[in-house]
Amino acid sequence: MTETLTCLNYINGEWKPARSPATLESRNPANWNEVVATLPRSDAADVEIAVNAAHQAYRTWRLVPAPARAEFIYRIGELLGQKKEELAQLMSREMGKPLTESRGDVQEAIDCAFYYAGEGRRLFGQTTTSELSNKFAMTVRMPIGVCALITPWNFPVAIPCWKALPALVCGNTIIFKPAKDTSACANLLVQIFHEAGLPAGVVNLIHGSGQEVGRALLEHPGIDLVSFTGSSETGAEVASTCGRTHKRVCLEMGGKNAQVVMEDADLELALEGALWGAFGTTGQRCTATSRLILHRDIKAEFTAKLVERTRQLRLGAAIDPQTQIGPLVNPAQLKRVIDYLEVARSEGAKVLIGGEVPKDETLQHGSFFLPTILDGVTPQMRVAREEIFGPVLSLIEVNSFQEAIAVLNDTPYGLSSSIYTRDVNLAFQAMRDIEAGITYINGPTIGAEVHLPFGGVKQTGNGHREAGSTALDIFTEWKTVYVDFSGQLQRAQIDNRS
Ligand code: UN1
Repeated sequence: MTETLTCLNYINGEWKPARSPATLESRNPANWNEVVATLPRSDAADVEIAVNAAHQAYRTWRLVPAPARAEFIYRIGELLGQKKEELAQLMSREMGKPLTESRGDVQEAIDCAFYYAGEGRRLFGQTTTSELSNKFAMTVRMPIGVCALITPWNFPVAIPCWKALPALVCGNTIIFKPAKDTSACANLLVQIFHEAGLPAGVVNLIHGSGQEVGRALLEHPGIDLVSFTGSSETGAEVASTCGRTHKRVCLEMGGKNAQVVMEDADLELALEGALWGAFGTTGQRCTATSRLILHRDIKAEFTAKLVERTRQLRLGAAIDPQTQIGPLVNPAQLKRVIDYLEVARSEGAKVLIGGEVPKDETLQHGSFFLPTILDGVTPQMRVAREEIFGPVLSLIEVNSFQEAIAVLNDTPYGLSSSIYTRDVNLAFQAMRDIEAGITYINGPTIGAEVHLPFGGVKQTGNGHREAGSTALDIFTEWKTVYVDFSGQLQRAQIDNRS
């Protein structure tokens, strides 16, 4: 499978090239010579057309009853199921993660579809009493309008779906701007939306760079809401532009997630968790474990086992069924990891294993980096504080539970967290005291399920939670409705007081 695919924009129900003939490329991260897809390098002129289409469509889509909107979402779920393997194969080729993980990514989107399709018959509001006689009060969820969804390459199908599907069932229309590294996956996903029969203009896809398309979306007055997943640096820019242009904004940004292993933990279990958390998806998850906080009583034994197991991990192209660790997504990401290794060494961290690109002949054409463990890391070092987004795990030794929690919390981020202990009292204290949006007890930092809120505290987010019923709070606004059936003017706070 080496043919080069041609991606097009999808605007108002039609596949179209961009106004400019310029193109960009997405490449296979395991073989950088293989162009997976070419994509239009769209600009503000294309965004303009898409925003108009989305606005037009919004006028009628918002009035379609939510259970009828949900029928489309069910169909999307069914089509995703039918095309799961095709999507997974393409994802592994374009983004580089092993096939089992790509299948998981698509499954997350399927789960999401059936969950939000069910919301079509809920979208619950409240009814309540009024302080006045013969008066009724209730709240209803109202769609917001045209939503721009700016998504990353690490979950090319799951993340767009967990934004798009709640947005659609709530009655919004969308403009989807995927990461350019996973443009072909985005095209196939939108093909599915098209086959599901959504009315023209409800879903629009614009390919291109963040600088051109992303920026144009943020600046466009016709965009009502921006939902963004990506780095904290870009997220800060998104937030400030949306502040200036008065858009709703939901941000899902960086993480520096830690797993704590206490001295009473099931060490085998904690070991499996650390390996999956740190090196699954080559460390390219917002939820990846990048710090391992080890109690000093088990540190030596645990570290020895961890290094041994890391040595056995098989690096390779995603398409090889033996592969456990794929490449990084692109050479820029590889360079970032290499640069962080420089930083680690200069700060005095010790490389226990990895720390370089592999020497194998077969891995020379891709962005591969060996799974890496750094020892002697202190909480002040940059490698302990900054998001690396690669297969690099920093070990930090602590003397007590209190110190473990303090070190875990000593970060500007707060997405996911984990603690391995058999002590129920410590587990409950951890649940209370860890500053993070997600805490796992005796499980790794990755593994979020679609029906629960997903997001983080501090610089990871801006107070929203994606997934679960909390995503509805992103994509709707509350309207409070009072119905006075008394037939007379009743003044609240006045007429019912003497
Ligand atoms: C992400 O990395 O942005 O819990 C999403 C997990 C996945 C989702 C990760 N279910 O790792």
